Amino acid sequence: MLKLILKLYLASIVLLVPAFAQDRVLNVYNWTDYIDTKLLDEFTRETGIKIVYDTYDSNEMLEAKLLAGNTGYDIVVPSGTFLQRQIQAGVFQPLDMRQIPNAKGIWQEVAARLAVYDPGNKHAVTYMWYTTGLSYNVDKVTQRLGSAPIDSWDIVFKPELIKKIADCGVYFLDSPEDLISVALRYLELNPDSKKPDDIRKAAALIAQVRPYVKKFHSSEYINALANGDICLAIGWAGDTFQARTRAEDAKNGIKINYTIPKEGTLMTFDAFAIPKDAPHVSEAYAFINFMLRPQVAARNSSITNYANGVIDSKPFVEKSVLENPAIYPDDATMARLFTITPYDAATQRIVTREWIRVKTGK
Ligand code: N2P
Repeated sequence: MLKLILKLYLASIVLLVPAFAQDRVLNVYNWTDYIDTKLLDEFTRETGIKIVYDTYDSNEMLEAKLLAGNTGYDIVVPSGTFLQRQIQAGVFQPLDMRQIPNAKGIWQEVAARLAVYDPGNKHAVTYMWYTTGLSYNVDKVTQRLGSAPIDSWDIVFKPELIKKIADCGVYFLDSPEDLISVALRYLELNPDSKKPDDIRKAAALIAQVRPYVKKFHSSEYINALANGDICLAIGWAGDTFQARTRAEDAKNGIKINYTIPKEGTLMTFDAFAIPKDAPHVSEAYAFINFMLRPQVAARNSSITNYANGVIDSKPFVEKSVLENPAIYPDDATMARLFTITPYDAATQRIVTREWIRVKTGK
């Protein structure tokens, strides 16, 4: 009898252990088009941790979930200003850096910039950083505007210019923070202004050109540019170069370019963070550590066309990506970039209201 019990006991261990091992899961919530998806399987093969991967394309969407709590997510990727507010709201757990040994390869200048939002780099690790700019179909825009360089926000904020290209399709990011800060810069106001009057002036500038904007959306412009449905977007650099790759792969002859306007633009940092109520914390650490491995970080940059936060990854990044100053800015480009701080609650209410008015055209 005792032997039988022992046998059953041993059998149950044999059966249960692999079952447990297979049960290790990780719930990741990341931006759309923001990873080399092959890495998800490679991570699973290496660690036995299965990934449930969900995507979003706006900080507002992520924030609404985080503030409601119980998202079930183990990894999220907010942008700097949102990260800061969410840290203040107590949404994230402090990181135990001993569980992220690959953090030794972090790019210190980038980490220092992220520390503006996360003092002491206690809650987050930079994933990617990038700019907001003009994404366009070279031939269609040149046909309509002539061969003058496309190098200014004039093209989207001067009604007489955007009017000329409206027929081939214009999208703007559905991201008030990006649009309002660049509009403020264009108006030669402080791009980080929290003054209600300034915010209203920026919103009015965008509202003025609203009739020429087909859609406000923060991810559909990649395919729309790549297949020729639109010819201009206010978009993010990495997404734009992904559109270029898609058009090249489709061999459809569409040439896509990206410009950081001479007036300057917003630079943003997106970072990995672990929600306080994350159900799979050690798996989350394993994932962050994997993503910081230099070769892995490099593959993500080479595929997404975004600069990552790991300096040791640079030798492995595709040359055309590394040497593109719109992705890895040189000093001259860097000098034209600005960053912003989070909106306080009162300003956020104004921004939200103005943004709805801009989008609905009312
Ligand atoms: C990826 C967008 C990442 C930049 N498609 C916005 N955080």
